[in-house]
Amino acid sequence: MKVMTTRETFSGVNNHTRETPLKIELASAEDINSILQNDDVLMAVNFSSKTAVDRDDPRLISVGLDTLGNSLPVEVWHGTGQVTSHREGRINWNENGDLLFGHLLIDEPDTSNLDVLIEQAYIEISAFVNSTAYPHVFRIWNYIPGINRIENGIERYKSFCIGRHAALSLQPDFRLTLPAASAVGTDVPGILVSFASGKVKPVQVENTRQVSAYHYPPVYSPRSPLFSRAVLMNWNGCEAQQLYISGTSSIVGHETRHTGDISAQAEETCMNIDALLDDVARRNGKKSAREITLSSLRVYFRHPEQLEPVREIIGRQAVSPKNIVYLKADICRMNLLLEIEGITNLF
Ligand code: 3EB
Repeated sequence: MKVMTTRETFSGVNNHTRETPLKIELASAEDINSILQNDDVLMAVNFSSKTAVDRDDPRLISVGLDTLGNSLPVEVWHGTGQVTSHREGRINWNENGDLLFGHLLIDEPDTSNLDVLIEQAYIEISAFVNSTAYPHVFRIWNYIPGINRIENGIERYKSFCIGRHAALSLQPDFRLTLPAASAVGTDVPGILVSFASGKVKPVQVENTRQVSAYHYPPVYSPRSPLFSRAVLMNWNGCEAQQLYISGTSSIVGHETRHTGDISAQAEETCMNIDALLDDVARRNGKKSAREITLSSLRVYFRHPEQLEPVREIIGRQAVSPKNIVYLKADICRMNLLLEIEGITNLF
């Protein structure tokens, strides 16, 4: 007898498919209160002047990055069930029976080592998710004040990588379970690590044009950056798959390309994203990258005056302008001018 997969059970026998369990929209700041009235909201990210987790409603976080070009500043993540909020240790978390969104905010004391703070935070997050019904972290965002600053003789991004590596490498086969990630720099206090986890194992996707970050040579960091280029989510009972694309930059192989040239970096970054989409499409017998639309994008870049060339090049991607947020941020290598992350639904 042929054993049916979950997908066949739902789409074949029951002959119905549910919507993707996550949908992202952008909204204006005036709408925050009314948005949070919806009990399906798992996370609302308000790009503003501070980094914080809201005291009254831990579904709402502020991230201290300025939006540019009239981008709508609130990214709203809707799930499909009623959300409840909780706290455990330093982690504020929100769940809906399918998915969990958690936030760990670190107040950085003057005298501390970033690598130790990050190691402790990642150990706390790993232990926490393993104690829940949502053990599979598929997406993580790291917001780090002064990410390029040299401290104790080393760039803070490198210290961050050392701490993350120390925590995650405690797990056997840790390279096979890495989430999609972003690591960007803010100008305001507060390190925030936000993560999404669920019951479904993410499928790790690497980029054919890039060396996997976990195999970078040590020149970029004494301990390699631990993240996947993207993760493909095969949600139970849902025909559409979702691809969560990590922060992607103008890196080919492991080297930065086009130092000092924003347009060329933006184009190279788009080629990297297209390569990921092509590869996933081919592997899954789905549409080619040309036909795939990106459902949402965050575009982080260093210099606000470079908005126009960035917007011009990103505008050629198949994504509706109303689903793009442009953000002023530091990128984790000094010679990188921008980084793009996004989500795409594959039918
Ligand atoms: C890169 O490809 C660019 O250390 O978590 C992008 C996304 C980057 C995530 C991370 C770093 C990270 O290496 C930088």
